[in-house]
Amino acid sequence: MTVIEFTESTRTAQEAAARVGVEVGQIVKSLIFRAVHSGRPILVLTSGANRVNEQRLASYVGEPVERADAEFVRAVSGFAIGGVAPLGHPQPMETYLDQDLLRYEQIWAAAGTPNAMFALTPAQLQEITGARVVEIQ
Ligand code: 5CA
Repeated sequence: MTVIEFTESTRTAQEAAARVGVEVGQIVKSLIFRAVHSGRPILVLTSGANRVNEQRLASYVGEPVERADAEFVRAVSGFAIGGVAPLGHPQPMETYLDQDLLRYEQIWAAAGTPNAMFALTPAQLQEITGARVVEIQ
């Protein structure tokens, strides 16, 4: 897999889609949530076109979830918001993959900085992360 570094920002899914020249739905957002009772991190890999339904996510996790703050994101992923990659974290996280990403042949994810991206297939992303494929919206 090849990492492409852009001169302009790929901090948001919209910017990433514009830089790469694909639909926003093909951009993988690597979002970190925190399970409220246990405090454990949850990684959600969602299509750039979708919003995470937190109630639905909570039903998979088995407890309420909340969006992680920037400090928590960095602590558990090693990356700053805007560049969180779906892999390469200090510890593996419980991971959910948006089923809507499976409709694309190729998808693009952040490569650890707010201006670097790499392409892969949804099957590769699922295999690398061990994610459970779910409805996320
Ligand atoms: N590089 C792009 C495309 S892969 C990227 O990382 N997109 S992202 O969607 O995965 O990361 C940006 C997301 O971080 C935003 O959608 C937003 O939900 C979240 N975010 C931005 N600011 C904050 C913040 N202060 N606290 C928690 N989450 C934030």
